[in-house]
Amino acid sequence: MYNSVPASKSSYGTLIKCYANSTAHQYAMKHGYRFELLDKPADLVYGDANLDGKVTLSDALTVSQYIANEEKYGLSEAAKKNADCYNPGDGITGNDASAIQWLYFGAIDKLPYKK
Ligand SMILES: [Ca+2]
Ligand SMILES: [Ca+2]
Repeated sequence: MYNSVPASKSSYGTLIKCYANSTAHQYAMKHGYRFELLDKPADLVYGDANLDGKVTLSDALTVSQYIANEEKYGLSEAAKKNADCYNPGDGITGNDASAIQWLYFGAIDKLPYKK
């Protein structure tokens, strides 16, 4: 019966948002919390630092801001992967912001740019 569910585990209780089969997902099922499955992490789109699906100058700005003030302009893990589009794996630097601009202005025709 619905009414017999304790208040703490009712439909108004904690809602855990998690990825399928993640630790949080298993925790929610084990302890009876409500949970909502998130979509899979966004696919890697080199240069798309703000995760809007397009590579534009906004992304170069997003990367520049992140470099200037990582605490204020933090990026999600997916965004960081996208942002590291110049020599992927070497971290996010001014070169990554530049590579986005190069692509936008047509100096290069695709990302990632490897040197
Ligand atoms: Ca973008
Ligand atoms: Ca890089």
